[in-house]
Amino acid sequence: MATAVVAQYSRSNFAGDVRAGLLRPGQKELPSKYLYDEVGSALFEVISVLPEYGLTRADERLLRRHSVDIVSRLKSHVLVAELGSGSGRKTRWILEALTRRQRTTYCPIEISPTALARCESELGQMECVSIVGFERPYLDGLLAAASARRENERLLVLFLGSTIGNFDRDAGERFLAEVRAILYPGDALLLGTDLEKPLPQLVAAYDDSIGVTSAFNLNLLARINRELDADFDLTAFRHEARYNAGERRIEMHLRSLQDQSVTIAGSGCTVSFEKDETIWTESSYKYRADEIPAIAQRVGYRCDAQWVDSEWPFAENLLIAV
Ligand code: AVJ
Repeated sequence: MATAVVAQYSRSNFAGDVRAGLLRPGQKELPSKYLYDEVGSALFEVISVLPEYGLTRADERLLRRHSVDIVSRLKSHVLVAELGSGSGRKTRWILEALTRRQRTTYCPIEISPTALARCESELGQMECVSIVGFERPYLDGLLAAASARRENERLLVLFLGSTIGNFDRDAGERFLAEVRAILYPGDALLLGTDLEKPLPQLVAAYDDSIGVTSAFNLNLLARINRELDADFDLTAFRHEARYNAGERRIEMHLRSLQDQSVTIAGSGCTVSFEKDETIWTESSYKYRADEIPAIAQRVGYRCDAQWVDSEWPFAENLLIAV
């Protein structure tokens, strides 16, 4: 079916964010969204098929097994919007279940044009599905998708893959509240959340044996070299994955192996690193299945149903706006 991409959105300030994150006093950090350039997105696709990283397979298994049950809980005609289109593979199950009863408009919302294009080529051939992509930040795109819906049409928002895990807990809850503010009562949010699991399994998922996650992390420095004319020596930093038990999150860091300084021409700065100092590049929060209904309730939803994978602790949560 026909596809369309709506509106180009202005780039975020990569140079400014890099400068601010590396010059801040104390722990240096870089926003994890910058991990996903074309190389980083391709590396994440590889991560998602690694034996150590069960998250994506668990998510897809749950959607494959339960999509009919999931969509049968939504009675009206449904417009589907997805925050972060990903590769589109998992979404196919939901769209297939829906097209058994209705023609379906699917609005992937994604700031990466390459990811959006990939999703459109993966799903664009489906019968009875029209794709309207929004190259925008999540909430802008969701607002645009919501305003495109017809009367008596409910919105089904997909937020899969435990992307919520990249937000700090407070910010994640605030984000769910902001999504809720765009919804009407009866609209739905399908939220995928990775769950706590034994420490060795958790750490291996973010420090795989063939080094793909290490490459994914180091690519952030390579990207800064490429796009901001910097001189990071990638052999002088090492990938590290730690579990912060107090915060219940995996942290990815890049550890400086020596005292060194790096010039980032595009950000107009030189940054010095002490040996063993780290740059914190990503957090991946883990949840307990029973805390999701409580969070949902605090921000204006009721948890209608929850499906938990038996092989890899991961939950699909169907939240209905009240
Ligand atoms: C795409 C955010 C769900 O946190 O597990 C995978 C990203 N980082 N390996 C995650 C990621 C390192 C992933 N999410």
